[in-house]
Amino acid sequence: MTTTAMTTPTDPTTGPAAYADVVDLDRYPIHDLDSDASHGLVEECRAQLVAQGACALEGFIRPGAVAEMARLALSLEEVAWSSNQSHTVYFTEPDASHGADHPLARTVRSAKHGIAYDHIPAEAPVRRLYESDDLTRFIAAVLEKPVLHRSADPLDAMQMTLFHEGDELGWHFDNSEFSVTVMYQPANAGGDFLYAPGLRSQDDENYAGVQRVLDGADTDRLRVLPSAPGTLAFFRGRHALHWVTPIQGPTPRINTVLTYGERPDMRLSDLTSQLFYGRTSPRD
Ligand SMILES: O=C(O)CCC(=O)C(=O)O
Ligand SMILES: [Fe+2]
Repeated sequence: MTTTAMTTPTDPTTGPAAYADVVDLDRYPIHDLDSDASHGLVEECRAQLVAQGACALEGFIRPGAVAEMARLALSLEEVAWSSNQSHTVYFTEPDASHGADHPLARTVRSAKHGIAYDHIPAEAPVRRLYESDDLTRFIAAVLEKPVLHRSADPLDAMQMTLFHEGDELGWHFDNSEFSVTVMYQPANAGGDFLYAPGLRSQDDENYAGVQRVLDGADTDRLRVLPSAPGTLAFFRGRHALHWVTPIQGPTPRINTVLTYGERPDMRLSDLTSQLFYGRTSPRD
């Protein structure tokens, strides 16, 4: 009688065997967080986050995995949910009581095509990585959280987004403290992730500063997040105003947002789920 190995690449509890083909572990040893190399990496990321409000790890995802994810996103295009909405930078209803130029009154536009988690096959490279506890622990270490959990949302935990010509994400602050993104394919032109780090704080909305950025009058404080294919980026979006500029040309921008929380039961509200995925529960 022969036995077969019980460890499969889709087992979420397995170690590096589940994602060694996905991450460049020589450069980014997330499988061995106690090593000196890993400590150095975590320190470097923390320093970049403090200095720039973001940390971009170029070449984190191996080229083969990047290409497979881009191919997968294009093949799932028909199940993507297209959203196109206008909103304030705070995702609130516009309120002109402080004047038409006030950030609370102004609206921007966001248009994108989202492929929900339940459409992404279990064996997809970056899904295998997302479901590994090693990546979750690495993200927690960089963000100095004692523990982080993957989102419990069946649609939003990990999604893929396509941005076609003319699509953009208008200036906004995120509701979540931080986000983690993976770039598969930048656009030919446009689709830049521009941000103004630390523009507001917990104690100060800095409406005047937000208004200057919206007016295009504060270009000196803007930064561009590196977006080479395969880059994994950390971003503190609650206090940094950011904008994915309109895509120009026929090549879609394709990326993923990996979602984490400090609580194990994090889910989208029904309203947000309906907006971004056109439904509130997983498909049958
Ligand atoms: O697509 C990106 O690079 C960033 C996405 C973003 O800002 C968001 O989902 O809130
Ligand atoms: Fe955002």
